[in-house]
Amino acid sequence: MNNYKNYMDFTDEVLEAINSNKPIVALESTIISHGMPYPDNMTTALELERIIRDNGAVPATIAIIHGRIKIGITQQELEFLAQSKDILKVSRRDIPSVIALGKNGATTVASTMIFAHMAGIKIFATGGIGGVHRGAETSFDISADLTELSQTDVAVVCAGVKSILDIGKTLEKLETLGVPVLGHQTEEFPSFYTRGSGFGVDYKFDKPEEAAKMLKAKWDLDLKGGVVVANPIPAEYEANQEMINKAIDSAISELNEKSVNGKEVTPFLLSKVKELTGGESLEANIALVKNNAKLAAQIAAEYSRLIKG
Ligand code: PSU
Ligand code: MN
Repeated sequence: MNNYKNYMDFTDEVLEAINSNKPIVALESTIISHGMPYPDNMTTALELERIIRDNGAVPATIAIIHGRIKIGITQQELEFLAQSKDILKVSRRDIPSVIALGKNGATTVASTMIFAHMAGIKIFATGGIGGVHRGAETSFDISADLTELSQTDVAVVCAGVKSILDIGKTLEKLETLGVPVLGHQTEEFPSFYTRGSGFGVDYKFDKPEEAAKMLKAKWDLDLKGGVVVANPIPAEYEANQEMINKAIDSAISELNEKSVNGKEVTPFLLSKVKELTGGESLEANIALVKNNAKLAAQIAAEYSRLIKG
């Protein structure tokens, strides 16, 4: 792990899993600090860890606390991430400053992938990834998550992308970057709150083992980069599409009236949508992340079996 470990702290559970080649699933902390209200963020984070253990893997929630990269967090650190208002959003470019200044950071998809990779973790579960924003042809707003997916060897299990983004452009960009987009038991790329989007995935897979084989082939061949594993929200938890679309449209018009830019755009849109859709979107969000944690653990377990075999 080179010099990385000078910057990193592992929980005993994660360290033991790394040393004995057990399957591990990384989890991001943005979802805790910026994605959900307290105490739902706390109970959900604990539930995710439990689901991962129940499905044969070890959870490793990733964050930066007082300038230290945490691979796996304690209950006390989770409380802190869930309640403190002093947690920065950390993507690739923010890492050096947050570490050097000893600050606290919630990791995005991009930075969680980076730290997972440094720790030797191959599979990561989250809710939704960043992508190409609507109007990107003038704003140039494209998430660093996509660049990270093009270069860092970690599979991201997600429920697709929210339609705060331009889903078609996001998929085009992933194609350009050479990032496979796999659909779990679906031909259609999901749009977070709902199972469909009108856009297709590259390849459908039915069983975790099939996804694990695709990952192994990709990395055995040294085809650098990540994979998007798109897992639709369970049908019984889908949110009302009309309500979601209305909220997103109104969030985007408010964004266009204000001078919000850079890293604030996504949090602004997400919090407006949250505000306008309330409990229903939160319930859907919790259900889909749990569903992703389960699939990620199953893929991690199969992947470990394949590389040991
Ligand atoms: N999209 C969501 N929920 C999220 C995010 C995106 O539906 O929580 C968060 C993730 O941490 C993601 C980040 O990596 O926002 C992307 O931010 P940006 O668009 O600024 O790259
Ligand atoms: Mn952006």
